Amino acid sequence: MPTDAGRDAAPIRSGFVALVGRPNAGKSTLTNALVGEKVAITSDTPQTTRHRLRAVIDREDAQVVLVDTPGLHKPHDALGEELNRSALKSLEDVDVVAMLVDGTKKLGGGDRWVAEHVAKARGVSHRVLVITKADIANATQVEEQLASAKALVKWDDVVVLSAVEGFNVDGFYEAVVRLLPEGPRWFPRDMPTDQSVEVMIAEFIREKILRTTFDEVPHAVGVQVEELESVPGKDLTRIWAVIYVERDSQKGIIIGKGGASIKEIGSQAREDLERLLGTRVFLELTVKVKKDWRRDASQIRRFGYGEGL
Ligand SMILES: Nc1nc2c(ncn2[C@@H]2O[C@H](COP(=O)(O)OP(=O)(O)O)[C@@H](O)[C@H]2O)c(=O)[nH]1
Ligand SMILES: [Mg+2]
Repeated sequence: MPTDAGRDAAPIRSGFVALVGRPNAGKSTLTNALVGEKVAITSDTPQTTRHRLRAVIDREDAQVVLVDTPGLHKPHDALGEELNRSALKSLEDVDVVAMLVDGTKKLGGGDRWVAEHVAKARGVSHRVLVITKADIANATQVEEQLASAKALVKWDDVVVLSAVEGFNVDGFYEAVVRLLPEGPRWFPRDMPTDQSVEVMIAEFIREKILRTTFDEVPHAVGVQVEELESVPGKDLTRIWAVIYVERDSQKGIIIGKGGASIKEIGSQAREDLERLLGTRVFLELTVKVKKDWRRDASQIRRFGYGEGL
């Protein structure tokens, strides 16, 4: 529903912009760069993003609602299928689809598959090609990438950027705004994301696990916030969260020798959470085994992965 925020003001441009692309293309990093604060978690691990989250860039002349999606990839389990379904669904009913292509990796079958979906998505008015990671891609790589990707879809605009260095992030924003219709502010002006605070907390914790552990562990992890309590008059939030894994061995890895690993995860997460909540944070993490939860659609939904509903 449109809010009252824009009433009586000069007309603005507004609309929904889906970011799609293979895992690791840089969708969530670009989302954070555009919003100007951390709303999406990022890591080198494919399938980092499990929620289709909306992030709002609110400026005087426009309001752009970004839909950051899980990467499109060949699914290996029910979780992968759910994430693909969710990403494909985000192609419906948006004003602009931006397809992100990693500037450092040769265009492959995966990119072509995504491009096919972008080309045939119904209800989409405009398509923008984004070559990412311009800071680490060399000029030849970028040129080759542009040439191959331009041939795949009829693009309305093409942007080369680096979300990490901030290079041409504004160029992307401006390109998108030019393609949007006049419209209302869809979200309140001070709401950078539609994720609940519990989901953001769980995701921030999961990000630290992705960055601390390797191999099969990251994919097997699901995090749930059990309790969240702000202590009155004390500038303190208490958070109890459970980290679910699929096997005892994974539990051992997360906990680490003498609890070293979980302690590190907790202290890294606390830093982010204190920034997010604006209070000191007491964080208690427990690790539990939930066998093969990734194969079980109802468990996946219980975590809120996929649709994020
Ligand atoms: N050097 C560089 N790295 C980037 C850039 N954008 C993303 N990355 C890195 O690429 C990895 C995947 O990024 P992420 O945003 O999680 O990709 P997603 O799966 O498409 O959401 C992370 O390690 C990011 O730090 C960029 O512009 N430059
Ligand atoms: Mg992501």
